[in-house]
Amino acid sequence: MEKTPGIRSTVSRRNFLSGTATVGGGLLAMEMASNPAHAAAPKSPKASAPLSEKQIAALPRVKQEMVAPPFLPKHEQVATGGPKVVEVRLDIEEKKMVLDDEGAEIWALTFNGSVPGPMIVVHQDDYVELTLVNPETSAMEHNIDFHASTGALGGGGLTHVSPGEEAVLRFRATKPGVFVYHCAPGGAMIPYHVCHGMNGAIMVLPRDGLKAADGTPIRYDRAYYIGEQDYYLAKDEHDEYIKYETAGEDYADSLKVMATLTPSHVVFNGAVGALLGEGTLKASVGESVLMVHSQANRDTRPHLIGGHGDYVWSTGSFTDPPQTGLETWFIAGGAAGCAIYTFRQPGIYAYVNHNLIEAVLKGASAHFEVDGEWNDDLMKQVRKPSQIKK
Ligand SMILES: [Cu+2]
Repeated sequence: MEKTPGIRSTVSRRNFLSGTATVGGGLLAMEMASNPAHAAAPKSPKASAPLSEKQIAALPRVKQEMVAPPFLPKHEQVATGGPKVVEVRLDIEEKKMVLDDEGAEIWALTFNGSVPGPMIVVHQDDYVELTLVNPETSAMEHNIDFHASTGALGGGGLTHVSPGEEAVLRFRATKPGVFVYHCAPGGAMIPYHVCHGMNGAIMVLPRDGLKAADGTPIRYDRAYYIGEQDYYLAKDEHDEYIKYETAGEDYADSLKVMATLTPSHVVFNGAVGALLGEGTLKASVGESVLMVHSQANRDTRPHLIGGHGDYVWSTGSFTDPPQTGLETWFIAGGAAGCAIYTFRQPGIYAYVNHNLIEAVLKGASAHFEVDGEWNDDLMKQVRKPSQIKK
């Protein structure tokens, strides 16, 4: 039996990621712009000024409807009106997930039942008001550290929730960019929870939208969130992955494998093949696609085979201008980054972590399926493979 997971082109494991993905409503973009509730919002104080509790209480409040990755919640690319309070709810779920065709299993620790957790999208100077819920059925205590936030432990010290508890954290999204969030309960539990799937990302857009270095506005037609996850599954004396009955039972075994720094799996969106087959990402020639990529624990290097990063925010900071025309971009462990590409040719594109061992042998591969007209000017098969001419 082959022990190493490979690329699967026909299977989908979306059901292992989230049973209730509201994917249809996930795509983009400008819907809220026409919402009269926003148009009628009172003129807000200057965006960057600190606000009193009374002023914050007077701000418009919006509830973000979370959607499972690879989709993003509905959002405006350019903000209407001043800062808002964006209400976000994350329900912790400890659940068994199957990771590959070999039947490797993990008791994943998740935000909202998916690995990665759902992407949050706000604008600079908005307030994120998070309700973190740990149901009574959980085995463990959890919390959340937002790299986008400012304050001790990214809110981690203020959000420890035992089973049966919930907490509410508010932070102001002062830095524009894409950022990781993750569970960080303390000590060895920090890598254990992060390497069991407990991480996600938030995008904080500039209020006036994304821009190139010369100030030209950059807009996208579609957006996808690719969350890369390294897992460290232990094997028994027969070289088989060990199966466990409950969440947390693998703690000691996991720590031993994590200490080797050698993941058993490196995957996109929770499992080998999650973004292949039925999970393939869709686009059309001429569309600009935003690809947000996070890795909460380990360095990675996304590459779109056959395409490029037209605009790349490798560090994730929208304060800095994007790099342009990249072949591969680096995303540091503990960070998110993003790229925009306008597809110019139809076909199947592989989107990989271009450590190709991790892509092909460990699982870090996705597919884009792009429809449209082929452009012979850009590429043409001049002669099919055939016998060498004498
Ligand atoms: Cu946790």
